[in-house]
Amino acid sequence: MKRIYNFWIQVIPLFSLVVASIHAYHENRIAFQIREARIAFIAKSIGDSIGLNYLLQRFDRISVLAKKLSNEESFQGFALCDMTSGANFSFPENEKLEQLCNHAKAKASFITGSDQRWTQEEKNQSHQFYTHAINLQTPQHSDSNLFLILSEDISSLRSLWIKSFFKSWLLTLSILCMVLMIISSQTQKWIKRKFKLSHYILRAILSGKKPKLISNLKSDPIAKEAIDLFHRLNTLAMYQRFKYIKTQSHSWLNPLRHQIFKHPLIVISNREPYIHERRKNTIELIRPASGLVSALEPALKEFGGLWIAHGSGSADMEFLNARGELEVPPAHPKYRLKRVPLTFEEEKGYYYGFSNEGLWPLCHQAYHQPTFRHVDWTQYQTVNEKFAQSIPKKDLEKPSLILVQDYHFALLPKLVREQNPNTPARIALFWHIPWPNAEVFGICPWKQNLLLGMLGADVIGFHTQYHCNNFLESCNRYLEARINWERFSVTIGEHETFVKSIPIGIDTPNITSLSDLEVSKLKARYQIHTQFCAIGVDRIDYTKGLLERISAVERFLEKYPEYIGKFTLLQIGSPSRTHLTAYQELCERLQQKIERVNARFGSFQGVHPYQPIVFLHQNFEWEQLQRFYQLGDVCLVTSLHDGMNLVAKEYVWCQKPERGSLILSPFTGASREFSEAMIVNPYSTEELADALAASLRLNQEEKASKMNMMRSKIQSRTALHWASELIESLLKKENSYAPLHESQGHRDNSQ
Ligand code: GDG
Repeated sequence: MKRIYNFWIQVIPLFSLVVASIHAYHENRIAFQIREARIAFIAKSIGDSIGLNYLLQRFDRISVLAKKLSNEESFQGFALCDMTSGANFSFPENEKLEQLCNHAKAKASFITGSDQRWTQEEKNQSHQFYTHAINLQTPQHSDSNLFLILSEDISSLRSLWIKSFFKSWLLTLSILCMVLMIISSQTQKWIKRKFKLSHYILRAILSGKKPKLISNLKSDPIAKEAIDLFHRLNTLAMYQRFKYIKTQSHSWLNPLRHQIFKHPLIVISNREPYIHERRKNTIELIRPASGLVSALEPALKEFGGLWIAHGSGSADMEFLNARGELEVPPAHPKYRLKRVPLTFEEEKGYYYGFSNEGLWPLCHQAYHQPTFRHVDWTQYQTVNEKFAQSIPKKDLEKPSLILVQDYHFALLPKLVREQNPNTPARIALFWHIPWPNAEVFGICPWKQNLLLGMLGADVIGFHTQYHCNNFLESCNRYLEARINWERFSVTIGEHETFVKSIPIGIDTPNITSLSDLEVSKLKARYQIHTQFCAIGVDRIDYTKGLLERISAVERFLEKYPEYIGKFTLLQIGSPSRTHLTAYQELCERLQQKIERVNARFGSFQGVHPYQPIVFLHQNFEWEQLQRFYQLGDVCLVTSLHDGMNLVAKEYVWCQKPERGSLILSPFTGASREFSEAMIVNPYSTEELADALAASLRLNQEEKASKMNMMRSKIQSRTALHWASELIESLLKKENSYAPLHESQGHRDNSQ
């Protein structure tokens, strides 16, 4: 650009000089021609009269005429040259004028005396004269050889030339400069526009979006090239992504796939992934609200296998094939589901009783006293036996990998070993809830039975190292066992069980982001018209800190009244263990508390009612939950104790980073991973209220950066990673099972 300017700065003055010279020359030429024509006209006008007066010797009249003409500044006068007599006259009398005759006589044309008109220029040092001579030949004096020579000073033409030259030079220069300025400003504008477009195109391409062909781009060849480039890059990127996914999955899944091929995969859990429930005239297929189910299914879909679970649906048994199994998922079967029916007493004692009134409160430090009934314990043993026997014998003859899930089946690993002493199968037990410290665990009347039952497994997994340590300490305290704190294993007799921390992840499907309009519509559907919305998604369980959450919202509105009418908590509460009194009471207390807060801060805002807490006490489809998560400017996870808490992960995954923020209890396994979340003690109402206010005031950049960091952690450790690690830990274990003897393992040092 600078070079172009320099070039024009040199060229323009030169060019304007040339133009000015040409223009001045022409102007001068025209002025000269005007003078020439004028003098010719004068000569012609006065010629006859002068000729006549000369013949009549009336020189006085000629003088008068000369005087009149000499009023014209440039007119010098004229001379009369009589070629015949040789007499010369000048008017006014002037030697210079007379000399014109001499000069004329020297010219051949004068001597011939022919009747002709011609012009002549004469120069002296400072002046320039124009001389015009005509032959005054008249009809009356056809033989006359009298010449009239008029002289005019044309020196002014020179200054006229200079003036005209400068005038035209300045004019040309300024016009050219102006033109240059206009052109350069237009060029700059054009370049800027071009750059703006290129910038727009480049940004679009770099951000992986196709540049829109806006109207001024349509005819632009660069834009067309850029879009072509975009398509090429896109194809390349897709290819790279494809290659990446391929190599990614190949790098860690393929070896596993090859190994699993030789090892049938069996999952055992209480909760089944699909429930067939009879409703009046129809049968409904239900996906249960369970973190465990969401975490396990990706592995089953990936590797195939058999999932054995309690057939809890009222129409479950109607959908089994000849082998007593069901191919699932029903739309695109990937694995088999075997439903184990339980009697009412079995379910009551094993599930509601021992599991959820005994072990659940025992393992969760939520200050809810566990209840241990002998009858429940009996049912627990019976059901564990039932499940142990439900494993197909042919699978136990193979080196199957049996993944036992959760506290419902603490006895199952040992039972499988005892019933199938020579099985080459390997067993893992994953404990999805926390493991308490040894003192707390010590209150369980059947603690040794539980520990020994669990130690029938080859690998026992927990979400956190802390829970692993608690488990090892419990074994150390209550069993005759060798604890290896370096290998993190417990050996009884010849059987070694490895204890491993394997934090669970979530499935990471692509989430369809809601537009702002869709968010507003969804909010409006649930009578939410406020600017800010917090979201809570939980099973209704006393470990989830729901009452504490409501107290915090109440305190928040009390302490920050500017949010009254601007803030809503949308609480999804899926019914859970509804047969248990503790859960029924919790539900009642929760509803009462919510009503109280709503009565205190609720109002009518124009046509819309305002309720600070919208409580949806029902189970939703996962697709709907994804949408709810996107309503939350902040997600509240206030568990009093939680193995991991998948809601925290699901929220981060589903919500747009710039909109989201997570308040997370330090008593969750998730808090070990998400240091970016606002880690707040749910027992402190004040802190929780302040955190809520702070989260709503976080700026977008801060939110996005924290959410993105959490997102990348989620992506690097999905449900599939978790399941694969559990499976791999089983495959890696070298020494196989050596049966435990009844006498082995007991140590009664309970305090
Ligand atoms: C145990 C441990 C550990 C909730 N409402 C609905 C629904 N949910 C789903 C959520 C989430 C799951 O339930 C809850 O998972 P959490 O991890 O929060 O809690 P628990 O159920 O207690 O799970 C826990 C987990 O096992 C896994 O190891 O993290 O610590 O206690 O996935 O989305 N799902 C559907 N409708 C609902 O209304 N479909």
